[in-house]
Parts: sequence; C-alpha cells; structure tokens
Amino acid sequence: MTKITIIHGDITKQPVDAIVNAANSSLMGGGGVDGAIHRAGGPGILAECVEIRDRQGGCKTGEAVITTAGRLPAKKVIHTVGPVWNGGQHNEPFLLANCYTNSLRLAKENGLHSIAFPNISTGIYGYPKAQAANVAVAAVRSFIDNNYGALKEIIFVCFDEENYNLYMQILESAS
Ligand code: AR6
Repeated sequence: MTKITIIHGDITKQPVDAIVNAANSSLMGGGGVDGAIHRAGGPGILAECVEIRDRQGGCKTGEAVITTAGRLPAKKVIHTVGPVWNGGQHNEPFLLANCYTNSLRLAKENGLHSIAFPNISTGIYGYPKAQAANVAVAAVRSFIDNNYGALKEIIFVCFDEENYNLYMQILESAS
C-alpha cells in the first residue's frame, strides 16, 4: 500500500527519503523552491549537480537526476525540470507528468520509500495550478498502480494555500 499525503508547508523541512526539487535544465540553482533547497542543504548539493552537468550536460525537461541532500533532513534530493507554461499546446501536461513519473522511478531504483514533491512548474514557470495538480495526482496514481508497494508514502508539499486547497479537493473527491 502507498499512502498519499498532502502537507501545507516547506519541503526543506521534510524528513523523508527523498525530496524533489523543481530545478531548471542547467541544474545550477535558481529561485523558488530550488533556491530554498540549495540554501538549506548547503554546497554539497550543488557540487554533485556540477558533476552531473559535466557528465551529461544538465537535465532535460521532464527528466530527473539524484544527488545528496547535504544538510537537509531528507536523505536525497531528486532534481527534475518542469515545463515552462506556454499556453498548454506545447506538450506541457505530458512533460509535467514525466517529472513525477521519472522522479518516482528514480526513487524506486534507489531503494527509497518516502518522497515529497513540491508543486512543480506552478511558480516561476507559470503552469496553472489546478491543471498542474490534476496532472500530478494522475501521474502519481498511475505510478502506484503500476509499481505496487514500491513506495510507502508520497507527499505533496504545498507551499501556498491555493495549491493546498486544490490538492485536498482532488484527493477528497476521488476517495
Ligand atoms: N517548499 C515547498 N514548495 C515551495 C517552496 C518551499 N520551500 N518554495 C516555493 N515553493 P518554483 P517552478 C513552491 O517557482 O515553477 C527556479 O528558479 C511554489 O509556491 O520554485 O517549477 C528554478 O531554478 C510553487 O508552488 O518552481 C527554475 O528556473 C512551487 O514551489 C524555475 O524556478 C514551484 O515554484 C522553476 O520554476
């Protein structure tokens, strides 16, 4: 069984096996949750991101890579790159779903059992929050159905109240 939890809070405080970062394709840090994770986790995270960049040239939209979590209470950080919202006709839902699926796959491959997601793409990248929440929940549910028992807990960490209310509505209406 995999439990889905919704939290209104800060992802850098979550004591889980992996937290997911809404990064950009350079993996060199940025604002929003990316900035918060690098600030709280310290320079060890960026050092591993530099190694990954040198090895494979960053991370494409929808893909995911894994690093240490440095000083964070989590064990690992999974960095994924969400799509920039560009009107919705440019593969945005597919690419956003890939962020969730590829992060979950990486967690499973690394033997990690609890993972916390921020609301990828809904800040600086401008993805409409309700649409992003529906994509996120559908992708997570589909992964659970196809990977029975691989993950014990999947947490959606909503930083703003609007996202928190949206996730509560979606999960309540389906249960
Ligand atoms: N904990 C959880 N969620 C947070 C936190 C936090 N500490 N801080 C912000 N959020 P964003 P994006 C929420 O802009 O839209 C960066 O510069 C925030 O409220 O962080 O995917 C990267 O380097 C929002 O709901 O990421 C990229 O260049 C969600 O996290 C670009 O931003 C995502 O907002 C990525 O943009």
